[in-house]
Amino acid sequence: MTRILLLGGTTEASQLARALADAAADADAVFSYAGRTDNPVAQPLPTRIGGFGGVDGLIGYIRDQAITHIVDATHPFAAQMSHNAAAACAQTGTALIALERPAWQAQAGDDWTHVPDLEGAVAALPDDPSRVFLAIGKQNLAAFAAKPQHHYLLRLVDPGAGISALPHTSTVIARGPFDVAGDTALLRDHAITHIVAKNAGGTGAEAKLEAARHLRLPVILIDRPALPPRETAASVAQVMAWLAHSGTVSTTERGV
Ligand code: 3Y8
Ligand code: NAP
Repeated sequence: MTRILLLGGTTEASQLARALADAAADADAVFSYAGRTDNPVAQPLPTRIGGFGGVDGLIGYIRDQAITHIVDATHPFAAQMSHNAAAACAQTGTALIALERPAWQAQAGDDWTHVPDLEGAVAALPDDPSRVFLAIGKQNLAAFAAKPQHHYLLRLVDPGAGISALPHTSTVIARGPFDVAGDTALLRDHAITHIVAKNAGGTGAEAKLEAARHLRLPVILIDRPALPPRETAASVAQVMAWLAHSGTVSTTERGV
């Protein structure tokens, strides 16, 4: 019996979950969230929430649940999960594919500064007090306490997730995907002068980049962390074909 573990938490993971739920699958699949947010979007698959307990915990889960295939559809910055999945699959001989979205590429009119990591993003900010949209969630805000002179606009998924180490902040509670009109209004209403973002790729977070282009605002874009070597797919269809090829999922729609 084929059992698929879908490591989720992204727009593409939700799209794949829908495709798996709709396929005439002779395999079953379980969707996995880390438990980072209070009320994650419901999925059309049985869902587990929380860490596995490192590589050994994931190996235990693979064995206990007789997982035969893992699809890593986590976010490009969820590097630890991706490393753990690659290690656990290597040690257990479990099939693994990563659903990866391409990094964003600058277009005409973009004013982007690429930096290798969070510290690079802090260093790229000016010294003069500015108004900075930190569109990086809540887990990595502490690094910006090194430049307390700026007013920071934080966009968080859950309330109460900001940190006091940043003396001047405004907070917006919002769960993406976001749109250009909304992000343009946000940048205008808060008189933003700089944007800091992760090079997440995909469609759910790119609205702010288009808004920045319209408003001719500079963007400091953090490069993705290194990920382990693994087979990758660039689309849901490619993952479904990979699963069909391994005989786990027939790609005919249910009921046809
Ligand atoms: C818990 C599941 C779907 C998934 C939607 C995508 C799009 C909207 C845009 C901004 C950027 C940011 C952040 C963001 C986006 C999608 C996708 C994406 C960026 C949810 C979700 C979980 C998370 C975790 C959360 C992190 C945070 C990062 C906010 C659900 C909504 C900044 C990444 O408050 C926290 O603790 C937030 C933590 C990890 C980064 C960070 O370090 O703080 N995502 N985001 C997943 C889990 O528990 O396993 O709650 O429904 C999913 C989505 N967030 O199904 O449509 O696919 O990228 N998520 C970034 O890209 O920079 C917001 O504000 O412009
Ligand atoms: P991370 O740093 O790579 O992982 C840290 C630990 O969280 C992992 O070692 C694992 O714990 C647990 N974990 C991560 N993803 C998991 C999943 N899908 N299911 C079960 N456990 C998971 O991860 P992160 O950057 O905090 O991201 C957490 C979640 O948010 C992921 O689902 C990711 O797709 C989503 N997300 C992240 C970002 C981002 O910017 N990082 C953006 C959008 C969505 P154990 O070691 O205990 O197994």
